[in-house]
Parts: sequence; structure tokens; C-alpha cells
Amino acid sequence: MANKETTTIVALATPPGTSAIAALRVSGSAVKNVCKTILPNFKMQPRVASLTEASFNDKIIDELIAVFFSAPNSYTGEDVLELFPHGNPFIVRKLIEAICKVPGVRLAERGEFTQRAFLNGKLDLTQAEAVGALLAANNSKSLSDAQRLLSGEISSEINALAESVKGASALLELEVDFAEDTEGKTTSEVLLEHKILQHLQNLKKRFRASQSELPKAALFGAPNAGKSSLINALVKQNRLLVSETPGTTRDFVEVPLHLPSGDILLIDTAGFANKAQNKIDEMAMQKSQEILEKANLKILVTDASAPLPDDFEKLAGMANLAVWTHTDISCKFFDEKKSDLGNFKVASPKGEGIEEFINVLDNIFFPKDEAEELWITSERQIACIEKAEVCALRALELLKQPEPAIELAAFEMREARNALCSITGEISDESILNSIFSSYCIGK
Ligand SMILES: Nc1nc2c(ncn2[C@@H]2O[C@H](COP(=O)(O)OP(=O)(O)OP(=O)(O)O)[C@@H](O)[C@H]2O)c(=O)[nH]1
Ligand SMILES: [Mg+2]
Repeated sequence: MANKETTTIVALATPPGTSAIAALRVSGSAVKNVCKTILPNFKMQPRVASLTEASFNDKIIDELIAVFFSAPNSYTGEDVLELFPHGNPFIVRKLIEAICKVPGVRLAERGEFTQRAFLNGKLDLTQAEAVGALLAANNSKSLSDAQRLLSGEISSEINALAESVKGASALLELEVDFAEDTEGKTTSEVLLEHKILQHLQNLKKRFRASQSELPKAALFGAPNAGKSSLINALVKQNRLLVSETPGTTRDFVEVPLHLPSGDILLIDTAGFANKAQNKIDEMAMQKSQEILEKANLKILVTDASAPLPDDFEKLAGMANLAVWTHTDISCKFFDEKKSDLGNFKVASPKGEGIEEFINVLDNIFFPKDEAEELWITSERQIACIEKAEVCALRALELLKQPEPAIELAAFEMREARNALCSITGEISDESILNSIFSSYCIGK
């Protein structure tokens, strides 16, 4: 790690491949030399975008936009150069090759720019992790949480808690006389029980495992019920094969759906017939069953204009939600036998009921009432919180003994504080840092 800080790093910050514009980042003490070597007319005025020529050995590579950030006022805290050439992989390669010819420059490793930002005190560890969360966010809630984390919201909370723990330790270490309060508890017990433990437990409740995979909604029902048509209507594309012949869909198909508050995956399945006609039917139904077991939401699709399938009750028993199709033809069977589930009516080919159903899905997958609370999605952070809680509980036990073990309790509280400080990276070890930053992409 010591070496990394003295070298200058370069990476493509946009995905490889052809695009309108690419972005390259260079960070480190050799940035000024890089500018002199490949951008002969560039003025290096900090934070001013300039259209300039990039060349190497008098050969023009591209005309591009360059922005220079002077240390420490940059993302990494070092001198940084950002280049925006045309998004041609050949141009990008030539630029990177030319930049790497400047002494002291090498290709960046994963997450190395953010790692430098952390090492240079531009971000604490929760903020550095928030950068990863920001890049992975696929719904409004996780995006706004990542932005709040990046602004240091959780860091301030953790720092304040670590201060309380420090206060409790100080009290213990001074071996203060335990003044009895009205409930017959000692000062330290009150401090531990009411402030610190409650706060730690509250933080733990805010844990939600981060969802790198999109949530899944599986549509199932009798053959020809209109499952594939409904998905086409929801995504506003003729994405799936639709026909009046029952058994059109055989293999399950995943289709992303962009809801107003986030993305989900719709899964089309083969129709469930009461009896399989042949081996392929049987295999297709078996597959549908497996898909349903893994789905977050199971939507039973039923034709409201046709007699219900014999196994309707069984199918309804497997579902979380029911949608009735063909309502443009008739609602006869819907009116006769609605299930106990939420019932929604659509006429997919005409688009009727589709916008309403999109809002229903949006509310199910991204409930609005939870929007205010900042969730903690990092397992590392929650493990530190749990460790701090265990230490605080142990301290409390030690203090409750007939002869309170004050020194041991003080030790436990110091451990609790260390656990909290490792959340923000005030205390950190290299292996933890490496495991965090190596999960990032190159150029971040
Ligand atoms: N009028 C009307 N026709 C519909 C509606 N939904 C689907 N259809 C028609 O019903 C037939 C079957 O639709 P699909 O979407 O293929 O049904 P499916 O449930 O995917 O069928 P399988 O894949 O065979 O299980 C097609 O001819 C559709 O055009 C609807 O709401 N109204
Ligand atoms: Mg189908």
C-alpha cells in the first residue's frame, strides 16, 4: 500500500467499448508531467474544462476535453486529470499507453481512486462504501440512502455514539462513585442501558441485506391465461411470443421492468395445466414450480372471460396477488369467483388497467412509508455494530455483579468503541481495506 501512494495511476472510468465519449482518470504526483507530455497546449487551470489536443511523439491521438484538479481539491486528494476523449477503444488504448510512458505512472487497480480518497482523508470508510452502493443502486430508496451515506449521515451518527461510549469508558476508568438514581441504577448502567445499548440495537434493526439482484415477480396460471401478453403490455414491447394456442411459453423468460421507483424482473412461466399432456409439458410445469419458489411475488394470471381452470383453488393458494385478463371481453368468471387475494383487472392488448397495475407493483416492491429511515446495507458495518453491542452487554453484566468488575467493564467499553471506530475507518486494517476496495470497478 505504501508504494501505491507514491505512484500515479490511470484508468478508464467508463465501460470498455464504443461510446460517444469515454472518461479517463489520472491521479498522483506525476499528473503535471502527464499534462506536459500528452497535452502540449493545455493550461492546467484547475477545474476548468478545456478543449485541447492529446498527442504523443508529435502524433495526434484525439481532440478531447481535459480538466485538471489541483491537490488537495480533488476526488482522491492528489493532483487529478480527467480526460474525455471520443469513446473509441483504439483512441482510449493509445491515450493510456502514452500516459503510462510518463515515469511513475501505472494502471490503476480496482477501487484504487476511492481507496486513495479514503487514505487522504477525503472520505471515511462508510462514505467510501457508499460510493459502491451509489454505483449499484437500482431503485430510488437505495439511491437516496447511498447519497445520504455519501454525505456522511451514518458517519456522524456513529461518531456521536463512539463519543458516548468513550464517555462511559471514561466514567468507568475514573472509578467514579456510582451515584444511585431514582430507579436504583448506577450512573454507568443508565448510560449503557438507555443510550448506548438502545442506540446499538436501533442501528441493528436498520440492517437490510444489499440487493444486488433485482426483485422478481413471477407470473403463472393456466395455459392461455394471458401471462405473456400482460408482460408485453407492462414493458410496452412485443417482447414475448403470444398466441391463441395454449402452451406457447415453454421455457421461463426473465424481462426487466422499470417501475417508477426502481427496477424489477418479471418472469414469464409455462402455463400450469391440470394434467401434463406429455414429457415436455411435465418438465415445463416442473420448471415453473421451481421459478415460483424463488420469486419475491407470485402473480396468478386468470382469464376472466373463460371458465376457471379446475385447479384454480390450488393455484390461488400459491399466489400473493391475482390479475384477471380478457376483461375487455367479459368479467363473468371474475365476478363469479374472485380469489381472496388483491384482484386487478386488465385488458392487455388494449392497455387497459396496465398503468394502475404498474403502480400496484411499484407500491409492493418499493413501499413509500419506509423511505425516511436510512438503511444500513453493509454487512461489515453491521458486524461492527454487533460486536460493539456484545461488548456493551458484557460490560453491563460485569457492572451488575455484586462486586462490579469495573476495570473489566472499562476494557469491554474500549473494545465497543474500537468496533464503532472501525466502521468509519478511524481504526482499520489493510486486509479489510483491500477487501472493500477490490470489490469496486477499475477507474472508481
Ligand atoms: N381480448 C383479450 N385477449 C387477450 C388478453 N390477454 C391475452 N389475450 C389473448 O389471449 C391469447 C393467449 O395469450 P398469451 O399471452 O399467449 O397467454 P399465455 O398465458 O402466455 O399462454 P401460454 O404461454 O400458452 O401459457 C392470445 O391470443 C392473446 O392475444 C386480454 O386481456 N384481452
Ligand atoms: Mg405465454
